[in-house]
Amino acid sequence: MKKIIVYVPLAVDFLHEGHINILRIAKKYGDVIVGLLTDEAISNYKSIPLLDYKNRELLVKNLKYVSKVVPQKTEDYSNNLNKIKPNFFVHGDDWKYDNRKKTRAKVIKTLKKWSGKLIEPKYTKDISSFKIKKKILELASLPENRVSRLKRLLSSKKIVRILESHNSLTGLIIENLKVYDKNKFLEFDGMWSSSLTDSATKGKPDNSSLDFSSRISSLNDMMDVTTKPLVFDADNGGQIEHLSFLIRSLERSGVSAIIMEDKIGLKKNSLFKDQSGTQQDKPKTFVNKIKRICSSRRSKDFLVIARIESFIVGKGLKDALNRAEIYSKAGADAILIHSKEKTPSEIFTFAKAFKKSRNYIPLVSVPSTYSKVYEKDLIKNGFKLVIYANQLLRAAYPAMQNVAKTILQKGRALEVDKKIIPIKEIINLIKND
Ligand code: SPV
Ligand code: MG
Repeated sequence: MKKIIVYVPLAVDFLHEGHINILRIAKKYGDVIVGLLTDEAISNYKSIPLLDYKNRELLVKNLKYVSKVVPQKTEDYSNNLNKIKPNFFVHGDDWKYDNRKKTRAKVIKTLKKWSGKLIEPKYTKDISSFKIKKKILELASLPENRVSRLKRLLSSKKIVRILESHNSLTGLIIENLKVYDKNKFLEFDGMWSSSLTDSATKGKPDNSSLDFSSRISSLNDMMDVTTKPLVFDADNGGQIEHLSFLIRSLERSGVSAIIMEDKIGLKKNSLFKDQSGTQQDKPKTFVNKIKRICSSRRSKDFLVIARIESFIVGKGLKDALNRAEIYSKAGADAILIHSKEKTPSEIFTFAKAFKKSRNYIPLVSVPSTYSKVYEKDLIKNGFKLVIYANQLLRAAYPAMQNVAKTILQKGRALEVDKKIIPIKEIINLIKND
């Protein structure tokens, strides 16, 4: 006799009684095949789950109600349904009421082709899930867990979005902000510890006058209250002899990647118009730094990103490409090709040429001067990581200055009240729980 097949799509961010309830009901109808959403499928509509696919598969495969687990690679179930042709499809009834209405209609239409039936058990409102998730997130933010998250994001998302953070409050904005747009929750994937904004916050120029211990102390403040990955701007990495200690400190803090630029001498910010006196390192010496990081990192998931400054110092495409080849062969995990042009055309030309290389590695963009570029065009051109490197500080400074100015001009504070967050809200912004 032909087996009766029941298809159950699940994400299983973490396993809870709601899943067990659905699977127990599904099992009553026949043999249960779970379509387990891949990291990539999940990252299209929410944050990637805490556990990776392999671990989630292991959990689900071993549940007594489950006969088989197959990867569900898209949010659209039709591919798997057409292949498996299940007699039943089981899904919690919550999707009738939210943005998954269309997906539901498509499932009903697809099942009709072989008279399959949709079963919708009442969704178990898991009141404790928020608390469980919070607890798990705390675990995920343990340094050893946080370090790996950037690598997973890079392999599951079309583009990873990083935003500059210069203190705990900006870290919390990046951690918590979610914008609902076109059926998706948009959010930043992590934080950028920028030498420019970190220095500016402390009233110092961006010329490495802020030493690494001070930079690490600021980032530790952010790490205390967040769980998302952090990418560290290490300028030129400093002395090669000190690099392994820097890497040890960064890994201990839970940093996921270091970006190191190929410049030497007194540092000047790359966006300065006048780059006279700026010297680029010789590729041969710079690769020694890359190799030193690779050999001193404890986790293979801690990424080293080589930043090429050829366009900044006025050298051309050929120099940039040559360096990309050499840095990639030395063990860099990605290349940041920096530019201070108003358009992305030079970095796109670079990307097109580098794509053909056998040593191709993912590309990183910092669209500060060419801010008009859309993420979709970065994706098209092969960029995997975008760093919005300074926008939060640039937003805060004029807002604070305007308020200070108005108080001076009016001789009182009433006029600024409507421009600023109410006292009640600022008191309640950070809860003590
Ligand atoms: C930073 O944010 O400090 C950077 C990027 O390194 S840039 O300012 O463009 O050099
Ligand atoms: Mg910098």
